[in-house]
Amino acid sequence: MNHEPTLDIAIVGAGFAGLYMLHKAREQGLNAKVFERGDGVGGTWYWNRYPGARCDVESFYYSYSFSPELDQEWNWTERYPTQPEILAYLNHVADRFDLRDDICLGSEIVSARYDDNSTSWNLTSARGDEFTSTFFVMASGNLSAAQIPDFPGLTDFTGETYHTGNWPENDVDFRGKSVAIIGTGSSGIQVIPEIARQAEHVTVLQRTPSFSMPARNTPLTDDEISDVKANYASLRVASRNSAAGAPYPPSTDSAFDVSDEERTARYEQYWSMGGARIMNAFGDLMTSPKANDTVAEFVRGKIAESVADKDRAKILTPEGFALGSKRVCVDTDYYATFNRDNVDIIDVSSAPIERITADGIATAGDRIEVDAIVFATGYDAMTGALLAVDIRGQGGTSLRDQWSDGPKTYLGVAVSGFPNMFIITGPQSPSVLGNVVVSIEQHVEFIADHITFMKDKGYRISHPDFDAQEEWVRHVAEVGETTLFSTGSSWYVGANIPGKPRVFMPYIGGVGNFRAMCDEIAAEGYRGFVFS
Ligand code: N01
Repeated sequence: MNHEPTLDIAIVGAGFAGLYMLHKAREQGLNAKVFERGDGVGGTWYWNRYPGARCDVESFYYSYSFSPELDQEWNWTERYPTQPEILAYLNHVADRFDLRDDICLGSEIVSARYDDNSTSWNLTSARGDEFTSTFFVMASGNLSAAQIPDFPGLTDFTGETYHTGNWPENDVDFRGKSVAIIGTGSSGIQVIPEIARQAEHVTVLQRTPSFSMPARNTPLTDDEISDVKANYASLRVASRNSAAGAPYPPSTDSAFDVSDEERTARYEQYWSMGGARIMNAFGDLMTSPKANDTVAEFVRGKIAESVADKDRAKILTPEGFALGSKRVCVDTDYYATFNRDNVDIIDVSSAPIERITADGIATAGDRIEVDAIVFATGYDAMTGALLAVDIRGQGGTSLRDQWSDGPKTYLGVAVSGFPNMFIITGPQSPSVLGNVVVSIEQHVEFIADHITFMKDKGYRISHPDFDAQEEWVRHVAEVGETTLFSTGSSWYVGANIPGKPRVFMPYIGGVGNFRAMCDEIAAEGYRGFVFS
């Protein structure tokens, strides 16, 4: 058993959140260590190596803002960054800020227990190493607990299986193979066109069609790069104060303030910009079901134009839920892929997958034989990675038990009864509803300032007041109900995991508003926290 010296701060996860937390903690003079289950830094960008993996937030903004020097040094090459480029960026950050010495790779933390007597956290890794720390930070990500549904016969399959969120490091060769791909969310929509270009045959098994927008990815020109670099300071401020973490001007008018022709013209204009920007075309697209219908109908028309076969187009067309209530997807050639001869699609909503067999998949209506199955079946989002660790707070209270009806936090950053524990972009913070890097930086800075405040005041212990937490959870739910985001059967509400409580987990009040609230709370001596 390896007993490390006591730490000031133990951080779980070496993705965007953990790396910045480490850097910030060191700046505050804290003795910090990051524990990372992977064999490299990068978090989600370390694991998601599937062909076509790319972020759908633009490179210029899906990056740290804390270092103006880093902004000037680093050159993004494409409008939307590929997984290898983001991973290279995060490795550069680890080197540039000399972080590696305090990152323990291949170190999966499996339990974290608060000791009421010593008021410190005891962490244990999967291989039995133990660490003690005054503060404990979960930087484990919102979309990092990959999920393969519990299909009967899963282990009978004799071919290759992959999950997009746990892709092997070496290239997978699908040439000459018949491949089934289950899932048509953001990951499926990116991987399907790539595998279809390589494999002999692809069968897509779709339960719910997604609304997907063309990325219109392009290489960045030198002029674009120098223009953004010259204006980075103001673009970063605009992102921090925006609704969704990117410096795009919001529209405030209603979809019904304009004529039908003007509305369609505006949708065309946003469609041609690419990405999920179309959701900014009017201010009421996520609050008015009727306004939402107009944009959904526009996108349905685009799907009909893109897919030649009418039956396939029908299968691929989403109906019955608001556009955006399941996360909007961004693609390159997704719909056109279904015009290829080597691609089939099976609708498994009415005839579900019944079992995996030794040589393929049996649905209620079909039986297919394949060499490989790709699961693009998503994640136990937002709570999965947190609850994968056996976290025990005051009096041995288990976080899993405490959250059995759904997560409860104060500001998504701390939990009553779990002293000196922080979560970066936890449930009930804006997190996944926008550019998560901006929200990560905000939470990291909040935590670092909070610890400095405690030090200055001579406090040893902090956790949220129970009533303040209840009030915040109520506020998050109330605001959530004012929008269409909470109305879909999505991972936002835990609907993709059988048995998971249905709670709308992120805070939809806006990234900028949330920051202002947190700043105010901090200025009032961290209102809602109890110190001793
Ligand atoms: O996961 P998902 P994802 N039988 O949960 C289907 C981010 N991300 O990995 O919708 C059959 O969205 C499921 O069907 P249904 C982004 O935030 C970003 O694709 O539940 N099918 C769905 O089609 C994203 O939202 C980027 O009916 C089953 C799919 O599997 C989030 O990660 C790229 C099934 C899962 O879709 C998650 O995306 C990738 C079953 N039993 C990811 N169970 C970019 O930035 C599940 N499915 C571009």
